Amino acid sequence: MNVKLVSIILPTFNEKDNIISLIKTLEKEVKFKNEIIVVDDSSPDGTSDEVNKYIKRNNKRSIKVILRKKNRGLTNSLKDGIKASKGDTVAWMDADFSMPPKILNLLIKKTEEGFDIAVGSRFIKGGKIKKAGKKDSLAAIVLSRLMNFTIQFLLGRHFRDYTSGFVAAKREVFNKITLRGDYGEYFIDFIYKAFIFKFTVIELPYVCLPRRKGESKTGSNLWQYSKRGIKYIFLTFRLLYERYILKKFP
Ligand SMILES: Nc1nc2c(ncn2[C@@H]2O[C@H](COP(=O)(O)OP(=O)(O)OP(=O)(O)O)[C@@H](O)[C@H]2O)c(=O)[nH]1
Ligand SMILES: [Mg+2]
Repeated sequence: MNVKLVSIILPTFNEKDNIISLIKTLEKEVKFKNEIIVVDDSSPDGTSDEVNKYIKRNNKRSIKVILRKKNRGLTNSLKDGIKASKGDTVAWMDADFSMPPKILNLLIKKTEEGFDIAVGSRFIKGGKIKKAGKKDSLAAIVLSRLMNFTIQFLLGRHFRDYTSGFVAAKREVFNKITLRGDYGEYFIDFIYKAFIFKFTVIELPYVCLPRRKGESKTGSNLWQYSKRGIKYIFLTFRLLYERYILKKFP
């Protein structure tokens, strides 16, 4: 089935220096009719003002801004984006150029070919995380790999990038699955449920680049990364508990 409209959701917090060039790149690269939805958590750097100026100056009807004022957070922002979206395929990615817009095209194409969900993956052949030199902590990359390996071990190795956050999915998926979580752990929940509900899922490799400008929201030191990591592992055990002890899923 042809994709008639794809909704591209861009969650932002302090992405002023990336967002307009990312939107321009998406406008150039994405070969499908699209709407872009920027979901901004009232970034102090004025990210949403930048986007609104761009929309006004260029009379862009295909770009929307959702300016959030309460219940901050990545997962809540994505949920609002999905709610506001109109596409038959819904996609999202980070707004810092770590996820190549060219790959987004391939993900959308996979939904057109019939897959329910297509995920950009750093942990299958052809994918990797590219370091950014000194500033980027090697420990953070090792930790991310280690965590993914633990999650794979607990939830199944048929899927690799449980913390991807780079995805295109058919709208029907969201009739069954509501995102749950606070930060990046929502993706573990999303993918695990996708398999339970028997949606077809494919991973495509991509090289995750260092963010182009601005600062990381995940953390800047090992302690901050570890704190996030604990939440991810906790959610993994919660899913297993809900499935096998509470028998919550079909
Ligand atoms: N709306 C919203 N977006 C957020 C929030 N936290 C992070 N983001 C966005 O979510 C995406 C991922 O955040 P990043 O800071 O890139 O996290 P990361 O990829 O682990 O860190 P980097 O190594 O810097 O790339 C980016 O587009 C952020 O702007 C939030 O609380 N609300
Ligand atoms: Mg990032």
